[in-house]
Amino acid sequence: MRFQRDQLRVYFIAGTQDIKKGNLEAILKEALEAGITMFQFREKGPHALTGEAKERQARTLMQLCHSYGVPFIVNDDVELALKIDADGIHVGQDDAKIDSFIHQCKNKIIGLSISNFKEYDQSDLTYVDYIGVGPVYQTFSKSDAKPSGGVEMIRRMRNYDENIPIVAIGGITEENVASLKKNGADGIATISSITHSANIEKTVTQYLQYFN
Ligand code: TZP
Ligand code: MG
Repeated sequence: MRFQRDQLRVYFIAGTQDIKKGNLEAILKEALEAGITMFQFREKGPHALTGEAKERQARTLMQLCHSYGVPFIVNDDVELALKIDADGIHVGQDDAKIDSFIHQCKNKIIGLSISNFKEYDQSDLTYVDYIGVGPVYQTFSKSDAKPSGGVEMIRRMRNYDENIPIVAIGGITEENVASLKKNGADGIATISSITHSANIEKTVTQYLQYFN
């Protein structure tokens, strides 16, 4: 699937470890139904699936995404992304270097996490389709999250690089999403505001409104 900037508008990220009630497949289906524009399978931490169970879960979720025409991105696990032919791969600063896998991923969407300007300066963005910038606000979904930079961080990153597609991430909710677009974000990425939502349709619809 070719990358288009507007796929970043409402980017849902989740793994089975993020689900407290119900199951990931059902929650993803609701989110897709409501109009999310991208999904990242981020299976991580002590309760995460591994091996064949992880692969089975990934295939199920990818098929679901594809039935809605939504790209399926794998976090970190390049081997899995290649094996199932995912639409893309998202890596962090401490993950595999893009250089080391790009020759096998020419047609895949490539995302990179960036928390601050030092990381931006140290990153080779040649093959990067978008950057995930954050945490914007305090997050409870990532144990090793860097300090949050607020909306100010998004604004400064946008001034620093006027062209790169930016998805804002970390602690984003319906209450604090409003100012992100005018400060330069192409969209928002969220875990808990969807996985914990009492009304996923309403949550996603609200986000979409801000990025239309
Ligand atoms: N990277 C920076 S913050 C974060 C990731 C994966 C977690 C975002 O989760 P939430 O629940 O939307 O704060
Ligand atoms: Mg990572």
